[in-house]
Amino acid sequence: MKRRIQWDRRDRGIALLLVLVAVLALSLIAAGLYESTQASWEESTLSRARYQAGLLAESGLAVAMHPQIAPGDAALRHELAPGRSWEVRITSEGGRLPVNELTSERMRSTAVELFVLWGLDAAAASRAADSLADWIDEDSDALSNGAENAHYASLDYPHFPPNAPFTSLEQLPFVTGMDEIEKFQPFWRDHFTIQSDGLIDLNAAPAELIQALTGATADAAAHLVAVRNGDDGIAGTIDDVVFSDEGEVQALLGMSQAEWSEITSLVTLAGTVRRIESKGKVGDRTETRVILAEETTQDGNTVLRPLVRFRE
Ligand SMILES: [Ca+2]
Ligand SMILES: [Ca+2]
Repeated sequence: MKRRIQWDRRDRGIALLLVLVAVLALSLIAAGLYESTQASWEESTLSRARYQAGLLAESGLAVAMHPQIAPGDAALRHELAPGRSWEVRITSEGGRLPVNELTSERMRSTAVELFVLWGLDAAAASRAADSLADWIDEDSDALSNGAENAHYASLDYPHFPPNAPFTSLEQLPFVTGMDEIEKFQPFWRDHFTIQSDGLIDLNAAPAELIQALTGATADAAAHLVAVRNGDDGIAGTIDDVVFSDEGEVQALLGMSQAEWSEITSLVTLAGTVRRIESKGKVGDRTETRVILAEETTQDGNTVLRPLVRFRE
């Protein structure tokens, strides 16, 4: 009898243990389920925000593609609802170094000066600029610091260089000397273009490119950019000064007539390719869409023709 009671207690003890184990297992499963649904809920909230931010960015692009919309136009900043907005910046693609024009000696020396301003030594700067030019020029004779097929073939790249213009900035890293540029200017993609009209737009170029091209002092180039940016000091806003008189730019840069005539065929004050960058925002999620569009005239009207579009 006594033994029977002991068995009962033991059974009860085991049953209690089983219940505890079952409860623990269920709580673990519940916690796991909660965690996984929470993660996918957060994930779908995130992707929804991203999708909506993308739509807002597209709306901004649609507004900016109207040819009558000028940089800084009020329509380029729009808050649809609190925390939901788009903001578009229109600049000239001519503010970037046209890398397919480096076959011109002056454009090449501009590149060298620019690379030196980025911190490369003169030899490395010249190697990069000459090799970029050799990559696109039609001949197979290397410039003094350049690289043609003989060089690339010795590195087991017998098909380089193509001796044709770049069709993508992503081809540039294959060029000899670009590793040095990458080291000193990891954002070089923001400074080069293959889509502009080939001229440097002095209404859009940053101070260092103006300095590299014109030989003006750093102060003079910075002053020109400050005048251009207007009172708010920000490029691409409504108070920007857009120069239309080359003489005014020449005077601000402190250049003689002889110095100006050396660069006049390389510059413009009205680049024909617009860079339209639209940022859509939902909360702290931002999506960016970019269109490069060429301004042309059809029946007396300005028309924007998209050249390329991408996400950033
Ligand atoms: Ca070549
Ligand atoms: Ca060559």
